[in-house]
Order: sequence, then C-alpha cells, then structure tokens
Amino acid sequence: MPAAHPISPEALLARVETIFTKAGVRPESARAVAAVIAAGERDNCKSHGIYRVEGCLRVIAAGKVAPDAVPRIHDAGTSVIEVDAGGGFSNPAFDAARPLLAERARAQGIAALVIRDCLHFSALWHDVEALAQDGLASLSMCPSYASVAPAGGSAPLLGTNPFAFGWPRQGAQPYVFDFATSVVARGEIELHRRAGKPIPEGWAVDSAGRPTTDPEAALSGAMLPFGGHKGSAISTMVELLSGAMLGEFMSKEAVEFMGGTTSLLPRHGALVIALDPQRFAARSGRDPIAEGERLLTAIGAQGARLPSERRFAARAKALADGITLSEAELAQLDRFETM
Ligand code: NDP
Ligand code: PYC
Repeated sequence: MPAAHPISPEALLARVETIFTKAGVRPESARAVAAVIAAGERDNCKSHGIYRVEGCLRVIAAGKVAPDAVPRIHDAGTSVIEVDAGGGFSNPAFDAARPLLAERARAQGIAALVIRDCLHFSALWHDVEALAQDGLASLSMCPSYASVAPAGGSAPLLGTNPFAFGWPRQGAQPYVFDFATSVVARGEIELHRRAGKPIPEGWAVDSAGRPTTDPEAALSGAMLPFGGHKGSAISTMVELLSGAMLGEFMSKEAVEFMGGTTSLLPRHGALVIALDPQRFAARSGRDPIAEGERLLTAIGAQGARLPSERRFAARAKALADGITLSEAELAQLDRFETM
C-alpha cells in the first residue's frame, strides 16, 4: 500500500480522540486512550499505535469495557495506592492516580499503584516515561491473555505479559525499556498476518506444538517466551505480582472473560512501582542520577544503543516531519470517524 501524506502528532491525536468520543467513551478517557495510541504511532511502535483503535472499538461493541467508567482512587495513606478503573480503560486510571503515586514515592521513597479491573491494551513505556519525567524510577507490569506457552510446554497459559522500567536522566531522555515477555508482542504477529507476511522462526508454535512461520497458525497455536526459561520465569513473575497478588485476573482468566478469544483485548489489573532514587541514595552521599549516567554513557561508548533510542529518534522525526500513514490506515480512520 503506498504511503500517503504525513499527519502531525496533534492532528492524529485529535482524530483518534474523536473516534473514541463518538464511540461513547467519556471525554477524559477518550483523551487518555487516544494519547497513548497516537504516541505509539508517533514513536513508530506500530504494534500499539493506531492499529489498536479497531480492537478497542470491538471491545466497546462487545460490551466488555465500560466506556463511561470514572476511575476511583482508594488511598489509605500507605505506600500502596489503589485505583479502580471500574471496567474502563487502564490509561485514564493511571493518569488519575499518577500525581498521588509520584507524591507518595517522593515522601516515602517507594510507592506502588494497583490498577484494578481495567481494559489494558497499551504499551507500558508511556507510564514509566511519565514517572521518569517526575524524577522517579519505576517498574510497570500486567498480565495479558493466555497466548504464550511456558518454556518446555506447548500450550497457551501465560500472557505476553509486558514489563517496563524507567530511569530519570538529567538533560537526556530517560532510560526506558519496555517489552513483552514473549519473543514479540502479539500485536506484531497480528500485523504480520494483516500484511500477509511470514513470521521469523522461533516466535511461535502451531496448535500441535510444531515450530511455525505462519502467523495464522501462530495465533491459533502458542507464542514462545523470550530467552527460553528466563523469559518464562519473568512472565510467571508478572502473572504472580500483577495477577495473583492483586486478586485480579491472570492471563488465563482474562482470555476466558473475553469468551476465549484474543480478538478482543484483555481485562485484568496492573501494578506500577515508583521509586525515588534520591531517597534511596540519601545516606550514601552519592548522586544516583550521576552514577547511573556513568553506566549509560559507558554503554553508549561501546557503540551499543540504549533501549528507547530508536523510539526517541522516531519521535523527533515525527515531531519535525509528521507521521506517515498508509492510504489503508488513513481510510480506516476516515471510516471509524463516520461510524
Ligand atoms: P520490542 O522487542 O520491539 O522492544 C523491546 C524493548 O527493547 C524496547 O524498549 C526497545 O527500544 C528495546 N530494543 C529493541 N531493540 C534493541 C536493541 N538492538 N538495543 C537496545 N534496545 C533495544 O518490543 P515488544 O514487541 O516486546 O513489545 C512491544 C510493546 O508491546 C511494548 O511497548 C509493550 O508494553 C507492549 N505490550 C503490551 C501488552 C499489554 O498487555 N498491554 C502485552 C505485550 C506487549 P526501542 O523501542 O527504542 O526499539
Ligand atoms: O501485543 O501482546 C500484545 C498485547 C496483548 C494485549 C495488548 N497487547
């Protein structure tokens, strides 16, 4: 499909926001959901960019997300803050609780945010990057829906369970990594299916447990964890900490709640842990950000790139030149706007 003329990040945000508002999402939530989708497209993270609009609309139509839910914060003044998304999208719930999370982390050194009962479809870097802008380090994780076999197994049980980390830097973009604990995000395989392209070997097995490069067979089979038993263990940790520990759905229950299909998006909880590096380092007399900087600079000095560098470069280009969408993507936005 030929590329069409570029659209500015703000214009894309406005278009996506309009689509969600028209679909009945309350304005504050439509803004938060559109912001994370438009940011994904701006940063060339296609698996969680505008491709996700269609999936969100499908979940709204299926009645599996509450588009008018208002996030409710429960704060007992301790280091654990809860926000109940009320079956709505996770993004407005995070936005609502972020200032309190940051304030509590600064006051106590560490604070955790429990997001309850949310429809979670998005990339996690958005949240850890925001906390890094608040001067905080953070970890973020959530289950997804059972689509990944544990290392040594061949049937879907774990989710693609994303895990992200953010670290603030002075005078530079924060250090941020954010990855699915499967070899790639499921969205990546869905994009290959859509483009009619085979997937690389090692991403998935078919329903008989045989290695496959066919995206269709991969989606009906099982995806594989990254790094064999290591990724499998991190994925299991994500299930335990952000599923079992919170009393929220794990990935198997999330897919069951969606009627056994991964064509909708998963509903479960999420956990975000924020840490104030200055509080942790206070008695050492050393500056944690400067110490961190020495390491990050040394990594770069070896010619290695830091995670998110590609993303930040894509962002700079999009801010300067706009975002180039294909004719098909623009046509789909047109269609959604007139629905
Ligand atoms: P990628 O494998 O594309 O990237 C993972 C991370 O590694 C990024 O931070 C990336 O930075 C970095 N990276 C990639 N290549 C290099 C390299 N050569 N050197 C250094 N760093 C590198 O992501 P995934 O496919 O695993 O995940 C994509 C997204 O899917 C994530 O944002 C995740 O949150 C989301 N997701 C969401 C789920 C949900 O349930 N909500 C479930 C699963 C995934 P850079 O971006 O700069 O390339
Ligand atoms: O891409 O793996 C994925 C995913 C699952 C839920 C949202 N994104």
